[in-house]
Order: sequence, then structure tokens, then C-alpha cells
Amino acid sequence: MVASLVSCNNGGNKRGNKGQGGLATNVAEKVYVAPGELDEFYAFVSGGFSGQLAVYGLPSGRLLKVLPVFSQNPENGWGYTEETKPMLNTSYGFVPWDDSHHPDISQTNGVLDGRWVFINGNNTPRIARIGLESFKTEEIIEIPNSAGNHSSSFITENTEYVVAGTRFSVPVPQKDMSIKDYKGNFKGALTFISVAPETGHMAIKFQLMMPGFNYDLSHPGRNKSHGWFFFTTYNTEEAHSLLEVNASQNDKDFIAAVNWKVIEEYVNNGGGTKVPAKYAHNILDEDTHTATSTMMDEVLTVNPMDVPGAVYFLPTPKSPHGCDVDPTGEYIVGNGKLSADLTVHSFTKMIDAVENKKFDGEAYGIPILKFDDILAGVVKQAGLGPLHTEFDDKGNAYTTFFISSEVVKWKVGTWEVLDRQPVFYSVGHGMIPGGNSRKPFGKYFVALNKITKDRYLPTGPELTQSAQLFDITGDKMELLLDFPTIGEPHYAAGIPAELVAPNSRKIYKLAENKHKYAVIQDSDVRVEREGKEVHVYMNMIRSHFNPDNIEGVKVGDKVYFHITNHEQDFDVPHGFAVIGANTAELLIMPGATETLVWEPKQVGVWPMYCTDFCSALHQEMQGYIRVSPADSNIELSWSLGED
Ligand code: K7E
Ligand code: CUA
Repeated sequence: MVASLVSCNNGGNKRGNKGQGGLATNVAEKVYVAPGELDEFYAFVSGGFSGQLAVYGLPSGRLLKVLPVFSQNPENGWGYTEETKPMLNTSYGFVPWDDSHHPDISQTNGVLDGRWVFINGNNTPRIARIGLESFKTEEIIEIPNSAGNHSSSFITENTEYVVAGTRFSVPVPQKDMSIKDYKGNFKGALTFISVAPETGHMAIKFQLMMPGFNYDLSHPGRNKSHGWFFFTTYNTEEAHSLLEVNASQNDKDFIAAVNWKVIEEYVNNGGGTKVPAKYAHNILDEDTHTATSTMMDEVLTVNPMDVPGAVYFLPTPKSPHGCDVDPTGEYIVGNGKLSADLTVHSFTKMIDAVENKKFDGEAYGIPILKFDDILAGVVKQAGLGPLHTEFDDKGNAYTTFFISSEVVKWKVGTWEVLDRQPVFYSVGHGMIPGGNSRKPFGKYFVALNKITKDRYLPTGPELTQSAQLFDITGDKMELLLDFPTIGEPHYAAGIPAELVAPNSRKIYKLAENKHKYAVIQDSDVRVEREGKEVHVYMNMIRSHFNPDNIEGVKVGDKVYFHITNHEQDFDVPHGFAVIGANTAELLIMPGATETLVWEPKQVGVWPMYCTDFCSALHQEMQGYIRVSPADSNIELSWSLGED
């Protein structure tokens, strides 16, 4: 049994290895959440190229919700309704898709507080804030001067800032120039977005304009290193072509250590340069149930050379990917993708070297510290292709290895390897709930795998992605469960359910609905014409629409159905769909108002219906709209329950 475990690495899994999923007989009990029981943790798993955020329960691995963020979601009309379309607005226009990688939960004093989750959109650089009362994306801010928003979205330990760093350096401002002139001319923007303590509203405080490297991942300092932020870089060669060769030349790249408190002070005293920059700032209002998109026109940039003591480079082998800080804030782990060893820097030694000005040259004027001066230790020959590191609450670290397809547990401080377990297959990030805070909840480790192969029944060439759950309470990690994920899971963030579930919203209060087209009183139900636009002020309750018969609509009209759900019970949404609508359905929560646009193409009498099985008379929840020729003079009329 042990021999087969060690040898069944990437590609080596055969169905004959069934035993590896159930080593101990009590494994099933550890993940079994009996009918009617609830999971112990929420896991927010990035949707990768789905652009969404999936919510799972742990330890069961049950999918609880696909929470739409950057991509349209026909299941609930996200990005299709008139109310939510502005959320996907950008300086490039309406962008209904993105590539989301790194969720991070808000913190107070370095501990998860369960208020918000932030996540990045890579492709058209954006940061989203999701409220954990309603499990809804409440705000999206675009990041200008950025491209491939990857070292994002990580938050400081009092949620002062959510930080977004560019993966690709680009000309700033963008301009027409030769790609060959990259070196020395492109810039990498590291963006610090302030978060308002009460509302969570985001605003770009400043952008630090760094040399033209690639900024891959980042994490905040915490505890003693609070006030600093660390970013891994690669391509310090500043190559612009065939990076797999040309960006792997340098023996060491850097971790950039940024003292954001010093820059904050500089900016608060009037430092920095305002430059023109177009970016969208989108907010969904819970009272009006409606989003607005505001186009911003300038941003404050900071040149690191103007702020002494703001930035230092920590040499780190070799094209490092993950950049992780342990719960004490003392150790900064840089995982060199092409290095056999893991490099751990010491924050105390870094500060000492800075204070004594022990520099080893500079890059674009930014001091480089000496590798040996700041090194805390090396985890030797831990595995191949290290990517990311998480921490438990007992002083252990867990590093994922893509190439050797394993998770390796090691001791922080002694750097000795304590355990290694194979994963199926080729793990990217790992996640321990709270694993990037002062207070991890070290019960489970989730491996977020890149390659699925034979782990599930085949579904043609395209397979679901795959996660694996480990029990990490013992000396050895124990594999408990495989579960499929939505899109490609990059990072995830986990939190004890008790910190979120009690605050979960059940309904929207109808009396507090401030939507411009809400219909609170039945007497306000009406249909109005404004030229070729027809506005239907409608409401719904089990099991009818009011009105359910409408006449006087004409071919060429644009019909807006503004529908208010009058239910005030938990879990009684109604849906709305009408034949031929070039959009998704509406799924309207109790007390909320949503709008669907319909442009009837042909004369006739066309049905509409509720899409969510809401009562025994759900199938009766239907109606008709009569559509007449464009030149007809039939007046608008509407009714419910009339003969
Ligand atoms: Cu390693 Cu985008 Cu965090 Cu994926 S990234 S694994
Ligand atoms: Cu309302 Cu079905």
C-alpha cells in the first residue's frame, strides 16, 4: 500500500489504485455531512476562466452557489438585467467575461472578519468586492495602467487596502511604440485601493510605478511586518519575446518589499502625480437594487525614487511564483518555479539590512539587499516546481509542487520536511481556511489541481477541474475527498461558517425598496408608453403576475418589464421569462425589483411565465402580451383576473 502511494504520481494513477482515496476506514465519516446537517467551513473557490466565484461547503465538498462576478450568468440574470449590466462596464465598454484567480476575505486585526470577499479579474484588470450578507458582487473597480491583473487581490490586515499588481508591464500611458523598445521603457503598476471601513467602498489611493518586470503574486505583511507588502517578480531580464528562455536567464529575480505606510504618508502630504486615466467604478446599491457605473478620469501615481525607504528588492531564486507570509509576519516565502529549494526571507533581517544600508547595488535606483543578509533559511530539495505556500496554526507550512505533483509539509524555523503527499494531479494553489492571516484554522488543506485526467467519469475532451481535501490535524496529511470545481480553481479562501452564516440575508424588505420602478402598492401597477418604449410596472406573488394580460404593445416597441417580487418569505424567488427575449431570465429575490427588456419581433399573443417552481400553482403563474402591427391604434391596457 505504501509503495503504491509513493509511486502513483502524475500519470501513474490506475483504477487499480482505488485504495489511495480511502486509506483509513474512517475517512468517509470525516467528510460525511448527514442530510440536514451543515458544513463547518465555507470555501470560496476562484472560477478561473469562468470569471466567477464558487462557494463550497467543507468538509463535504458540496457546491452551494456559483456566485457571478465578472461574467454574465444566465441562471440569475447577472449582467443581463438592466440593473446589473453597469457592473460589467469598463473603459473598453461592456466586458462580460474575465479570468478570476485570487479571492481574499476581509480581516480585522489580522483575523478573518467575514464581511467581504475580494477577487481579481486578470484580463481586463478589475477588482470585485462581494458582500457576504447577500453573497452578491456589490462593487467592481477597474485598474488603469495595468495589464494581466495577477498579483491581486490581497488585503492588508485591517482591510485598509486591497492590492492589485500588474503581471505584464506596459507603456504608461499606453502609446504606439516598438515592442523591441520594451526594456527600460515599460512600467509595472502596483495599485493600492483603499477600502472604506463601514461601506467597503473602494477607491484607488495610489499607483506605484515600478520597473518593467512581471509582478506575479503578492501578500501583505502581518503582525510585525504590517505596513509592508511583498511582490514576487519574474522577467527581471525585461525580455519581450520567448520568455520561457529569455526570462529564465537571471540566477535570481526579486521579491519587491513595499513599505506602503511610508508611501501613504507621502501621498497624504500631497506627494505623487495625478495623471489622466480612464477607468470604470461600478457600485450595486442594495436599496435601489440597481448598479451605477462612473467613468473616472485620473489616478495618482508615485515614482518609487521620490519616496526614500519605500521599496527594496530581495533577491530570490529563480522566477519565483508564490509570495507567502507566515502568520507571525516574520517569514516571507518565495517559491522559485525553477529552483529546487524554497527560499525563506527574514523580515527582521531585512529591516536590519535596510537600517544599516547593506545594499548590493540597485535596479532602476531601487536598492537591492544582499541575499545572504536577509535569508532566514532554505527548505532543501523539497520537490519540483514549487508554486504556493499556506500555513496552519501550529507553525507548519504546506507548499504545493506542480511538477512533482505533491504537497509538502515543512516546519517553519527549522525548514525540515515533515511529510509529503501526492495529489492528482499537478496542484496549483493550496488553501487552509485563514491560512493567510494571523489566525489560520488548521483543520483542512484543499489542493486546487490543474489536471484532472482520470479522477472522474470521462466527459469528452473537456473535463471539470478538481480539488482534493486533506485532513491536516495529524502528523501526516490524510487525503479525504476529491470534488469537482467550476472553471479553473486558482486560489481559494476559507472561513468558519459561524463567522458568516448568522449574518446571511434572508429577504429584502419591500418597504425599503427604493428602486425607481418598484411597485409596492397594487394600485401603482400600470403600463406606460414613452414613444416606442413601453414600461410595465409589474409585481408578482404566489402565484400570479400583476398584470397578467397586456394589450397595446406594437412591433418595433422596446418593452421594459420592471417586476417587483412581493414575497417576504425566505427562499421564495420568482422567475420571469418571455418568448423570444434576447436575454436571460430574471430571478427576483423577495422584496427586490429587476428589469428585463423585450423587443417583440412579430404580431401575435405571446406568453410569459415564472421560471422558478414557487408553489403548487407555479405552472399557473403565467400571462399573455398581445403584440399588434406597428401602425395599429390599439391603446395600452392591462388587467389581472378580468373576463
Ligand atoms: Cu499560481 Cu494565477 Cu495564483 Cu493559478 S496562479 S496556480
Ligand atoms: Cu413564481 Cu413559479
